[in-house]
Amino acid sequence: MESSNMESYYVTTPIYYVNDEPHLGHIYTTIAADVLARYQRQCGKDVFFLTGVDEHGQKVQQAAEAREIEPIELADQVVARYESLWPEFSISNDDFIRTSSERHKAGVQGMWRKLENAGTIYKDFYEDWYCVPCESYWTETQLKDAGRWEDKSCPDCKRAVEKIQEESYFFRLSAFQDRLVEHIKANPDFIQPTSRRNEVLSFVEGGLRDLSVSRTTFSWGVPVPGDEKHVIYVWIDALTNYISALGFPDKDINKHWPADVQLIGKDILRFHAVYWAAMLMAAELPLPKRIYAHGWWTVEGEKMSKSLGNALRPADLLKEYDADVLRYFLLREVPFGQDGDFSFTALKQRYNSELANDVGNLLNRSLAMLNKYSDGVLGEVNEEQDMDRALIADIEGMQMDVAQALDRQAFHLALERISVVVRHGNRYVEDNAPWALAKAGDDKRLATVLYHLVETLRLVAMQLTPFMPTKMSAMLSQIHGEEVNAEEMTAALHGGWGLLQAGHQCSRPQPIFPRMD
Ligand code: ME8
Repeated sequence: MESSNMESYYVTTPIYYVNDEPHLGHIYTTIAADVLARYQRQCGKDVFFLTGVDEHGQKVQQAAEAREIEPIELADQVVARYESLWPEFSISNDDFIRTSSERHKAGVQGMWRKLENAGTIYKDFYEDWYCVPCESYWTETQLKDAGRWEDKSCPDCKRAVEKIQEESYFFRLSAFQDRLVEHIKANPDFIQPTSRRNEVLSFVEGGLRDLSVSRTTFSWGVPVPGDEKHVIYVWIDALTNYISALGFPDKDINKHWPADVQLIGKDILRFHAVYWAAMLMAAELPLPKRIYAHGWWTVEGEKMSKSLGNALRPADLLKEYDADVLRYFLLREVPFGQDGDFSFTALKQRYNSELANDVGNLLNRSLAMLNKYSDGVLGEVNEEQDMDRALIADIEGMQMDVAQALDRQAFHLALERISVVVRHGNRYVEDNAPWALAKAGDDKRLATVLYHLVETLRLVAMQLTPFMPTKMSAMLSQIHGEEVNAEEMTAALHGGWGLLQAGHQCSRPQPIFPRMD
């Protein structure tokens, strides 16, 4: 299809720091973005899905020093991890941005010049506190207000802050206070979920200080154009990735920008909803349509941390669990905006009840009966009854409800709605008792019932494809009776009831969700 005529959809994840290996939190945001990207592709949109890594800054420089290697070597090692991990989780990103790349540096310097030309950059002296793990600045008053003055620790991450006294460029963030408030109020969807929007609103209404946007005490970053001893503040650098990847400032970015949704964790909302938004205003670029700050995962009730050594590593999880099952569980278990706890017991329970017992069972019994009673061949539909019409109506309702849920990043509601149809399908089996129809020789009704079951399974699998692309390719291959790639099946061509015709041959059932002990 000619992509220029297609509606575009741009989704981003944060770019992850290379001072640490990927963990559960990183795959979570990336899987969520992948589901949106896959769903929108299925709907026929021209999708651009961006993820990447944040390589610059003091934190990465320090991590490299501790390992006695250059920052770029550390970055290369961690990038290799991400690049091998993402395909294992079926992450279908269209691009991967590294902040050490030339295209990104050009983007950051282009952004700097825009800010400068807009009169929003000035030089002064910075004297306050800095948190290296968060790469964020704090005033004495802010530390005092947060009860962090005594031990000089960061109000966000509670780790030690350090005093900085240096010449610095500043960004006139304070000048954007009114416009930000106005924008947030006029666009209720701009920051989601709503509770987070309200937090940002009161933060901005509380007053904004200008932001120190350059550092002179280390060198691992993008130099300020024309004043190379200054390195551009890592957040100005990092935030610009969302447009440097599109070719800013040299290329026209309008095809994809503004982003439809930028997914982030709640930890970095202020940087996005305030700094990034103000930078875009200063550069006279449109703001993203939505910034969605999801919640925080703990593991078996504990905060994941390096010191506790309990950070869940995706590569380890894959030794025990299927990637698609993890994708399903992470998005099903916890409403996207809320914090959640990862527990293996919950994972197994959900898997066994919703995937093995509900989806797997419906697939196995339906295809087994079709093979037993008609050699896997679909018959004609005869005289649809109310029960049949109710099933079709439920499926059409599911398609609308899933669209609406995903439009507001309510992944768990989308999956819950699909489950409703699966359970309906299993009830339909019981209510129609195909074995009894076969026994009674009612071939017409039997064919009708089996047809409805197979079409239900097909449309459920289509709907689950963005969540579990590999499993659903396997499921759809059994239904279609030949190897199919679910990714290539669009809603327009394959999403309507009645695609399969009488005479269609299905395969024998192969379990795709065996029970877990
Ligand atoms: O902050 N639960 O990178 P980062 C849920 N480089 N999500 C989690 C999580 C958890 N326990 N831990 C991490 C940075 N995440 C910056 C971003 S963007 C221009 C620059 C996810 O490696 C979540 O998306 O610390 C969070 O926002 C992100 O990882 C932080 O990744």
